[in-house]
Amino acid sequence: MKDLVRMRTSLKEEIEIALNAQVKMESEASQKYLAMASWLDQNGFEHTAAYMYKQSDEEREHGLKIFKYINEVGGAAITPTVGEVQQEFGSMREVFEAALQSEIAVTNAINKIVTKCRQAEDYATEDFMMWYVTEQREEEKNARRALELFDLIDANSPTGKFELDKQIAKIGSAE
Ligand code: OFO
Repeated sequence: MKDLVRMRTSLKEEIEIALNAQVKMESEASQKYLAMASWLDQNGFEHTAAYMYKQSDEEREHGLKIFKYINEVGGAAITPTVGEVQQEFGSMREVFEAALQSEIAVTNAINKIVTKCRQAEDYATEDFMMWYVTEQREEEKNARRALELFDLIDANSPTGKFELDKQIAKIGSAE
């Protein structure tokens, strides 16, 4: 049973549920990137491994930010449980394809929350979620750029993989 302070909130239950689901999704993204970082590390791609470790940390931050917001506005943030994530990949390209797929799924989920906020007239949460809309645009762009590099640099050439490792890791650093 929620105490009275938690019951007196403008946060609607359906928004609270959607936000907690998003915390879980960000957590899953963090774990997925951690597994990708490990695979890259084990296969000698030290630069992209560092890039993915950083991505993993960022996703944890994204989840935490929503987690704290839920409590701040009178809801109850739920510590997410994350299931198994993919640990094995056939190639570096496969890693980055999975990363783009994950970002697109997150963007779709964020957009759905914004739509829900509008329908529920929860403009505070909509405003809060706009940071994620912008962030996703950036992250999708970066994930797509990584895949473009596979078309520009031949991974099967003698130095291709080495070059890809260095170039992908630079994505986003010029911004
Ligand atoms: Fe959480 O920023 Fe992408 O997924």
